[in-house]
Amino acid sequence: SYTPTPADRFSFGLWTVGWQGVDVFGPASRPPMDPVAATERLAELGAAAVTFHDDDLVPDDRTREETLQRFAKALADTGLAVEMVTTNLFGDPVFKEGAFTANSRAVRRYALAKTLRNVDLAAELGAETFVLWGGREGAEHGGGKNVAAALDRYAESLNLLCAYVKEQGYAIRFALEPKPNEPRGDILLPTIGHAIAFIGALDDPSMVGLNPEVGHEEMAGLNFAHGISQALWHGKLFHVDLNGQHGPRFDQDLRFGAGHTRGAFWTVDALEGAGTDRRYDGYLHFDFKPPRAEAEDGVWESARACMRNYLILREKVRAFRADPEVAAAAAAAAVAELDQPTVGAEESLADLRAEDHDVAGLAARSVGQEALDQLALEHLLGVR
Ligand code: GLT
Ligand code: MN
Ligand code: MN
Ligand code: MN
Repeated sequence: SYTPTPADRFSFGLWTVGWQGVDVFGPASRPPMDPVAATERLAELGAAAVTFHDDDLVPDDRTREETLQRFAKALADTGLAVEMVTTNLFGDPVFKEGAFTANSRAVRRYALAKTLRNVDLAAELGAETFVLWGGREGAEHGGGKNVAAALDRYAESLNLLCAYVKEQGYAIRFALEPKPNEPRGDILLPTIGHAIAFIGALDDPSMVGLNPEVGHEEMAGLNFAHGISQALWHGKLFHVDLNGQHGPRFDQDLRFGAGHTRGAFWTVDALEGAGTDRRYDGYLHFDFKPPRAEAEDGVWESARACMRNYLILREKVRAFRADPEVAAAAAAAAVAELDQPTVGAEESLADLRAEDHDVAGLAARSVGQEALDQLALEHLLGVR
């Protein structure tokens, strides 16, 4: 059965099921959802954890304490964890020209103060990952943003946040979430690759990793499974935002499995280790938007479907990896030969240069990739 349990470690942002359907062409199509009610319903559906922005849970200082108490009770009653927390540095018009990288120093100081306050709350609730999605860090124009200075200020904020977390002794790591565009015309740190390179320039790179989102990489035409595989290779896949997207267009935030379903198959395979023991061991976090056309029944159907589709794809991926015909096709495609070093310990570059390379024979060889991929597709299509 494809019914999730907390052992599957599924997690949801409160802003996902709580999205009221506001878009650029129209106002809310659904009423506000109480975050405590959302937490309880997600637990009933089999989730293990929830995540939130400060403004999703505690938008108002007057009701903050009361809401936190109700929320703590819901967590205790349901057994749900808060595994990740993030700060809304994009909604309030104060961030219209950026947050950590706004030209305005006053805005940057407010953004940092707002984040620090929420880092304290994250630690209090036991979250171990703190996501930073810089949706407003970017530009629509050319000359108005000095990109190098913006990266200096971005790094400065990250360095200050990491130093603060260490000083407080919090068990928190930061995860940057790349996105190429939307809401800004061009966002800084637009892809997994840009963000990994940036992390290498920070004071303590070990404290900062990534929260890649399926749709964000696919908006840029990139292969998400390859992206997270590289993040894993760098030890940087701290968290993940699973959802669906139909190629390069506006950010769709479809339920996981919808959109590019074949990409979702390879995404699950990559998260499950792609047949190796180099697998992702964090929470499987969904960041989707139940379509604006749906009423509340559709909201819960899409949340349920995110988890169900992950479990279906996981079963298909496992069947693919366990299929003897797949093993034979992988052997024919020399998949495991790539594990061998190109120049062995006992070999030298001189040996390699002196070798008689059979260029014509190698050029004409069979590579067996179509046969292997067809087997994967048949597993996905349900005929194997
Ligand atoms: C916002 C964004 C997401 C980010 C969230 C974290 S907020 O909904 O579109 O991709 O993950 O800030
Ligand atoms: Mn998205
Ligand atoms: Mn998004
Ligand atoms: Mn996201």
